Amino acid sequence: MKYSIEEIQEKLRKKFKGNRFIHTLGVEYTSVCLAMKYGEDLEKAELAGLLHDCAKQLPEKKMIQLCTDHKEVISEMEMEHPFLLHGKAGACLAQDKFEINDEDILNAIRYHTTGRPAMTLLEKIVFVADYIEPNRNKADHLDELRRSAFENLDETVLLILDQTLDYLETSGKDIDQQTVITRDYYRDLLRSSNNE
Ligand code: DGI
Ligand code: FE
Ligand code: FE
Repeated sequence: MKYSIEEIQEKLRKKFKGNRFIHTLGVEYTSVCLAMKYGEDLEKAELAGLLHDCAKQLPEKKMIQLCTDHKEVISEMEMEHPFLLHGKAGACLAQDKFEINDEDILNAIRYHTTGRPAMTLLEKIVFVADYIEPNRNKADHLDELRRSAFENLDETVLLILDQTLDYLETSGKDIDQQTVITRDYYRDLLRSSNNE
């Protein structure tokens, strides 16, 4: 590995404004806790959590440029709302700047905002850790989500997606179909597993 965890932390600490670094550390250690619970590789979880928002501070143009250079597919919705690209741009930056080549880590970074159907354990860990890390305090039902994350990870993924879609609808924001596709996948998955 090109940089140690401490070196990456130091680089991100210098780059991030406001609460972003504190949130990043929160996602880092929450990902490690979930990895302990579910048997994921601890170092992979730590790196993915630490780097998940590494492109968040980039100008929108730069995010689009990075994704184009790396041949990441950019949807129309992402073109219109480039903040939705910070996961894909983060995966590009993790490769270029931090020399992370583990595809599972890169995917956990790439898909952390909308999720995607059939996420790997690592992808689900980062997706959930991003929402429940201790420095987040704005979302509803956080106590319940923090408990359920350590009881049923798939169900927690679904609860988070339902809550995110509710929030986007009530606040009149555009919805990325990818978020809906992910929610529908986890709703169907849990329905079929409950009927067994
Ligand atoms: O980067 P973070 O703030 O830590 O977290 P994130 O990458 O999950 O991004 C959260 C934001 O993304 C939150 O304000 C909701 C928004 N988001 C998630 N899905 C969609 C979305 N925004 C739009 N417009 N459409 C979506 O489908
Ligand atoms: Fe993010
Ligand atoms: Fe985040």
